Amino acid sequence: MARREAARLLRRLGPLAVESWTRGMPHSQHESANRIVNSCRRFHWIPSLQRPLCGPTTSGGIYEGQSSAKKACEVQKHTFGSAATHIQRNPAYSELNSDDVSYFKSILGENGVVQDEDRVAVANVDWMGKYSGASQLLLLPKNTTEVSKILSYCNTRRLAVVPQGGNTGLVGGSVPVYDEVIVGLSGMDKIISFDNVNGILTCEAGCVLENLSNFVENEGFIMPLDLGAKGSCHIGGNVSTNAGGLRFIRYGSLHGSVLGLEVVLADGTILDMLTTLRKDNTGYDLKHLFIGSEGSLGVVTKISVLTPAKLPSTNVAFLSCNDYKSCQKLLLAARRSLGEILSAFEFMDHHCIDLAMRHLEGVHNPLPASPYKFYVLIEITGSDESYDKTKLEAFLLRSMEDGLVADGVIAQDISQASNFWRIREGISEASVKVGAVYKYDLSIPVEKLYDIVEEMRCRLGDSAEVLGYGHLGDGNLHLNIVSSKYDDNTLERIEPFVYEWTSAQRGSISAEHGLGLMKAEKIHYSKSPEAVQLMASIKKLLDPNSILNPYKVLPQSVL
Ligand code: FAD
Ligand code: 2HG
Ligand code: ZN
Repeated sequence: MARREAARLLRRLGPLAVESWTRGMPHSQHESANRIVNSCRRFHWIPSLQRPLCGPTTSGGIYEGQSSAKKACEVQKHTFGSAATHIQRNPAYSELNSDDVSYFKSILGENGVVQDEDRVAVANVDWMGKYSGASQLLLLPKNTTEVSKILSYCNTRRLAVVPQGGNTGLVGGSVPVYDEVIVGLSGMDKIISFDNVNGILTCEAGCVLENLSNFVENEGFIMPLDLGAKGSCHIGGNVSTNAGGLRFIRYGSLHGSVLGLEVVLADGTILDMLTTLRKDNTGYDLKHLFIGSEGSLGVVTKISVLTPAKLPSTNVAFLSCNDYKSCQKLLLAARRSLGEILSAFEFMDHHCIDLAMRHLEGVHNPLPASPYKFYVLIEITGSDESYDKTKLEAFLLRSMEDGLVADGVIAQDISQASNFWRIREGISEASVKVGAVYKYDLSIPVEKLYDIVEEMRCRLGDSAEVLGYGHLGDGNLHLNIVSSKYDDNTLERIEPFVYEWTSAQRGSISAEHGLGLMKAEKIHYSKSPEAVQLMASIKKLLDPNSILNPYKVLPQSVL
């Protein structure tokens, strides 16, 4: 594309001053725009406490919260998160009795033992309204000693337990399957210390991610992870799922950022691994076992995490591409040209944008209505405002000239930047509003990543809408298939095909959300039998009575 044509395309975008794109914004204007963008926060609201949004009902085959453990035992689970999962309640677990409740009250006090039906009902259902259990008891410990006493007692009594953070998980891991006791970490939300020389935060597991972000930002640092659920999810939940999110491309996995953990094991043992050292090669690094173990090996109670310095300049661009190949080439070009300042590279197909426009209030497509097929959100964060912006503008202009980008806009103020991010972060919320969502979170080599979306569209025809989006920079596709209600025929056309296809690419069937209940029986698509056996041995060693988060993560057959 000729330079003049590229400049013309850019000029017709309202919010983008062509001067700022082609010649650089005048210094004062530049400064103020960047200041606005830097003070801009991503849209934080998620409807996590309004569950269930429009989840399925019993008539759709989902097992809804039961009034008693007995009733729960009689019902076989049928979840649409994966091929119909028929799990029997494990009879080795005891049923809760009044002595148990009295004991819990003696250690936690009345306020720490919740039996109120409405409150327990909320904790029994996941964010999507898709998975629900029949627990009668929610425990709210205030410190590690209380967690230890709860687990020690449950282990002796063979009471099954589900650890719960912000309950924003997307694989059914955070809610009971039957009558497991829910141990909620929301009462453990203290910041313990912040080392503002090294940027090391130590806090309790129940701290909400967004609160931590606000806290460290005031100190001149940022959290190494950010996700759409930040307003509700806990850092303990993030660690337990090894959440990826929107900053992964820049700051990597929590396996790198988490420096130390305190964990309570199933028998109540408190495992102190709460180091704040950057380097420590004394023996096996046990904390890694708990990062991503989804509450199946222990309850995370404290965390120390390395926080990167907050940089002064952030810019966000929202672009359209005509085809997937262009998105791929754009990613490679962004890595080469933007290198160290690239902080997000997210992609969405036009089905996602259409859905977001239909279901999210107050958002608008910053690009004119058009036949564009793909959209990319690029964020850069750096230390030199004018250098960074010039670099971004030059990169975008070149990408337009090379035909990789069809159209684009750079946020000039807080509301534009928020709007761009709101579109991307709001796709999950918009998809749940349709009714039924079959959710897949796949790691696939970038060249092949969109093929599964197209294949799925062919398989499903008009029966469901297929959305492809995700963290392209990390090779992570979110494949969401939405329709008005769940049904077995649709599910049979999706699974096991989606897992077989991913396995054939040597991809992962869980890039960042975990296995939970949804994919516990599917682990073999991504892990060898030997690896699964070793995981089962570790589980048996740490939790011999299997009280922690039963039916999740590992197949029943290996335990
Ligand atoms: P929960 O949902 O409560 O629990 C998740 C799992 O961790 C469960 O198995 C639970 O038993 C276990 N657990 C929780 N706390 C503890 C603890 N203290 N000790 C031991 N086990 C524990 N995920 C991503 O990876 N990237 C994203 O970009 C992303 N975006 C999201 C956007 C939206 C709108 C939503 C709703 C979800 C998103 N998620 C994302 C999924 C989810 O937010 C993450 O998995 C998050 O890390 C879960 O944290 P939580 O506190 O809500 O944990
Ligand atoms: C995201 O990246 C989350 O927005 C959620 O991981 C993805 O809802 C999903 O499928
Ligand atoms: Zn994601």
